[in-house]
Amino acid sequence: MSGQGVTEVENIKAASRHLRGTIAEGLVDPLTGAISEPDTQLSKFHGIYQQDDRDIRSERKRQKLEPAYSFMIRARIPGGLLTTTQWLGLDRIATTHANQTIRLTTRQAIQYHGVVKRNLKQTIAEINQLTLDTIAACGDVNRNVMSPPLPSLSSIHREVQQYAEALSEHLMPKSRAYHEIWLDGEKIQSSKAEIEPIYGDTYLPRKFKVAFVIPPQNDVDVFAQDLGFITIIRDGSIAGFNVTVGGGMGMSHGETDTYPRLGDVLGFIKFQDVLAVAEAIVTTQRDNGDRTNRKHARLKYTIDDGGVEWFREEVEKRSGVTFAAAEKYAFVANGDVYGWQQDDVGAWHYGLFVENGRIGDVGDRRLLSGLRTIAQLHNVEFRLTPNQNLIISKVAGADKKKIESILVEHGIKNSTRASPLRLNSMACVAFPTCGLAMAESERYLPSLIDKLDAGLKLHGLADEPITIRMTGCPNGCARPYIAEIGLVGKGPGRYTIFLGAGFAGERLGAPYLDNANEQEILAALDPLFARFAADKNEAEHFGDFLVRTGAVREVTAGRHIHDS
Ligand code: SRM
Ligand code: SF4
Repeated sequence: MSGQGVTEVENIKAASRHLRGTIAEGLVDPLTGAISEPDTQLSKFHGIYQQDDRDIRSERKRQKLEPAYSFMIRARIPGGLLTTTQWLGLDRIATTHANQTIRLTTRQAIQYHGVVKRNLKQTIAEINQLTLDTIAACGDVNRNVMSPPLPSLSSIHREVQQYAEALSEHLMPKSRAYHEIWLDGEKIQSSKAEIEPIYGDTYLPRKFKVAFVIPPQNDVDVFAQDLGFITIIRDGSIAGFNVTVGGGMGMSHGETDTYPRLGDVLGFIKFQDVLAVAEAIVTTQRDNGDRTNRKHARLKYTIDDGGVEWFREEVEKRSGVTFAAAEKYAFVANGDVYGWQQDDVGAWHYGLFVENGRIGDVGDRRLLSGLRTIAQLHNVEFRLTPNQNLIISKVAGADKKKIESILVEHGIKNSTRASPLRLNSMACVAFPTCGLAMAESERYLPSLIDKLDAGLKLHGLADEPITIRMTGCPNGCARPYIAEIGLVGKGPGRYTIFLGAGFAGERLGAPYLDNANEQEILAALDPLFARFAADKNEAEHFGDFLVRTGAVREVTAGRHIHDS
């Protein structure tokens, strides 16, 4: 679809010849560190975002210089599974072309920041040499498919990982633009000869996200996904999946027709129907999603507008698969598991806490070097988690102590020694790279947790696991609306507090206090901690307590989150 009424991005996609635009020409323009505006939209489909350093934006303007442009690159890593060779390659690229850090994301992928235009092509080529790529890591297509990294049920996990990889492959754009632009692939004569069988010429109205999950751990936050597959196990093997649709986090402050939403369970399907059902859901959204307003274009709005019944029927019609009644499942938590665990074939896995996903060498804490040493000396696997952490996987029993020593030598504390609040925290990137940030997030949350931990300790709650997530704007990249304490950036040093979400990501929080600064956040939470310490039931979580006692309103559907 192109033409009048649709958004400018739709017109850019339609004219792009399957995502080519003028990216290749822009890369060799020496007069600017930027690429053209239409190409910045198209480059997202190639996993690349143009950014500028916001810490020095005004100073550059004052000096009449163009902004300090650089690029963020996001790799696509289904299920977050990496070999040590791939890790060492990613580390080398971070050190040579980016800002010496690898940023683990909330979708089991990695990001580089600070890659300048003249190094972009080489960086992408080097990522591809590791048999990884960045295609469809961003853009109006299916993004990185998540799969639970926890090894506790490993045979099931291995199988689910295969589903995730197969679906990721199935939903990949088929355009050769990426290979032509970044890998000097042979140019096809006309993009007309090229067909996008699933997406069509204008791709999806908006981004699309998929995750597989294995109860009881909801580590992927399945209800935040456009499409989720809840694994149903019978007699020790995978019988099929409950399918969830219409989750999403993004909203805009003050615009009550935008809202975070949790996915609805459509019903149960057999494992052999995954690809057909996923494709039918994608094409239903392709044909019915709103292309006239990007703030109303996600699948969650298509479903709220048309109704779940309509949506299910449409998917059944397109896929030829009939949904059975959903099977029973239960989730206990939406965080990661830390420390050592052994799987069903005897291998060990170490869940390493990586505060806000940033891996670098800072002072005595040399995480990048520590992981490099482990990858050089041990034949292990690295699994990136959906909560910005990392699992050092497939460790032989005899090597456990050696891995621990390497971590200690590099100043990396035993993961289980951080406070439960910190272990259950996430913050999005925000300043200085994110162009949409309104407030600090990754650079601020650690110090706020110090203060909250001190308060929790005074109330005897130091060992209480409470989920806390911060974002620098309401887009929700760290899924704050399903954290028991959600802090959503509104302006410099100011956050909207959301409270009362479920510990397993099954209930949204409600807005509690708007535009709060640090003092106001601490003052708002302290009396609630006191009441929680005094009146909580055994094993009751903070979010459940706040809802049970009426301290916050229960949010039963995303569209009601702004009700007062
Ligand atoms: Fe996100 C945009 C970072 C997960 C919702 N997100 C952005 C951009 C690219 C800003 C931009 O458009 O210019 C951010 C880049 C910041 C930077 O400097 O690196 C950004 N999002 C991230 C990451 C890196 C956050 C993190 O700290 O880990 C996550 C990368 C995941 C990945 O590997 O693919 C990330 N973003 C999410 C999630 C969580 C998830 O997917 O489970 C969400 C909420 C779920 C959802 O999609 O609804 C999310 N990001 C958004 C939105 C709001 C979308 C909406 O429907 O309204 C935007 C803005 C947009 O799309 O217009 C956005
Ligand atoms: Fe940027 Fe907002 Fe996402 Fe944070 S939540 S990374 S500030 S878009």
